[in-house]
Amino acid sequence: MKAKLNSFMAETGNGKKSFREIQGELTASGLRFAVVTSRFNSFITERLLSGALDALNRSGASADAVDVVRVPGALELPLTAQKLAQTGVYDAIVCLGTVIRGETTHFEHVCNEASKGIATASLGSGVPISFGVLTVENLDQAVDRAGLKSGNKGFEAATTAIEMANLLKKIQQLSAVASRKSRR
Ligand code: INI
Repeated sequence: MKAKLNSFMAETGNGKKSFREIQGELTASGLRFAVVTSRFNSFITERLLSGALDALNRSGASADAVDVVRVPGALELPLTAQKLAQTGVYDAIVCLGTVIRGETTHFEHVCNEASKGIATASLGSGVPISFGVLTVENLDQAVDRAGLKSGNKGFEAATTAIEMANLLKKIQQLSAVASRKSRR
């Protein structure tokens, strides 16, 4: 299938020109997702999960195309996401968790390891893995970001996963076209 690419006009030093634009759509139909959810601070994290499932559902993902995978805490997210990515089953993975500074003396450690590990798993596997982990000072901030004043970080992370899954499919199509051309 050929990548359908849009173009857009932008001002250059040399007048308006048309540029090719490559971005992922927000449609999830036909795509498979895993949502890795930690149990720690489950009061908050379950709200992130509801937000993520809402985003996937609204974007057209069918229930049987989404697997919810449970892990104990944020530190277990990277390895689990990496193993899931390596199965080749999923177009994108969403990681959800909640780390609250007040509750841990190793707050920085948990946050850093989770974020670094998830980025490494994504880069290593080539599968988009979005970071839906709240790293907050207190419970109020967590509640705000889990569906109250500041939206729902789980919804945002799922939306990012959908967009990135579609974007990477387009980039793969571009590289398939490029390698066909180079064989001619
Ligand atoms: N895990 C979290 O997801 N959030 C936290 O706030 C947290 N605190 O407070 O320590 C936390 N710790 C557990 C950690 O993620 C691991 O599950 C545990 O260390 C076992 O490996």
